[in-house]
Amino acid sequence: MKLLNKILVVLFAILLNTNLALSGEKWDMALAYGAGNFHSANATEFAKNVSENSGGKLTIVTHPGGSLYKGGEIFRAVRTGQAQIGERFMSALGKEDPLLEVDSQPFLATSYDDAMNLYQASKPEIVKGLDSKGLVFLYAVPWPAQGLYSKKEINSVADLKGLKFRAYNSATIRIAELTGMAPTKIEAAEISQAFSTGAVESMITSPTTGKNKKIWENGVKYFYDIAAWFPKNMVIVNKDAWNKLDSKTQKIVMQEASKAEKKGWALSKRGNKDDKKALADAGMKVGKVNAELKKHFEGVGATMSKEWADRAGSRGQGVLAAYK
Ligand code: PCA
Repeated sequence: MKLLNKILVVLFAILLNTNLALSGEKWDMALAYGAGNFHSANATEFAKNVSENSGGKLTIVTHPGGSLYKGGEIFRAVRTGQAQIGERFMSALGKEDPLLEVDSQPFLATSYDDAMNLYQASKPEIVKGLDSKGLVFLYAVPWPAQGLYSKKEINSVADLKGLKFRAYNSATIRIAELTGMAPTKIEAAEISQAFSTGAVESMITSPTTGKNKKIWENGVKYFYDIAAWFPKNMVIVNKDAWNKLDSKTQKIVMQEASKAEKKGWALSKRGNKDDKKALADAGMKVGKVNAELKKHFEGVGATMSKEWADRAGSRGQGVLAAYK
């Protein structure tokens, strides 16, 4: 009897699954960061809510940790419809649209409130740009404030000269160039390996990424809280996939996206405190850069702002005017 029951349960589950697959759309959601990362956890909750609330019309299956597509591949995968939905670090896409890197310009927005204002000021143009590439924008969530990690103590600009530096976008490459560091672009998935092999010895990223990578295990002892920008991840959908949904389901997706965005910003704020503490608890020295270094980075930021404004042209001017 027990066995019969089990068989019935399995049969029923198979039937239900087939039914779901036949009656509704299924989207694969490509996520670059590990399942434990707050962006991935938030996206997973979003996917679950959409799947539950759409009454079988849309099922979203998440693939964290780059298991479907790696970070560097996700934008193109979604654009070409290989994945229907995905999350990508916006400021790595400056070649697609310079407006996508506005959130990585040093010292333009140095608090969550400013980051939100900059987001609102830039969102309309960014959404338009993505739309022209066949993409629907759903939501964006910032990483905690970016800080400087180093294997050795940094007390002056001279200490930074020649340091092998892990960069994650054009902006961090430019910071390295203007500082005299030697940059290599490396996706988050390869950070631990890059530090442990000695390929790099410094980077600028969030306390969250350092904590998730247990970066102290790779000889990184110092974290300097520069808090110069809050770069965001965005979630985008392929427009053909989007157009296959009825308007009621589209509305559900947008509602859940807006909820995920709010939740994501709250999780980020919490991580901005908790994860710095986690670095200190793991024995790292967590502090601020001194006045000389701060001045140096501010100068770098001013140069980069000018360069960005040139690249972004009149659309960029519009965003800056709306922000100020
Ligand atoms: N972590 C990601 C992007 C920004 C961040 O805080 C990374 O280091 O690649």
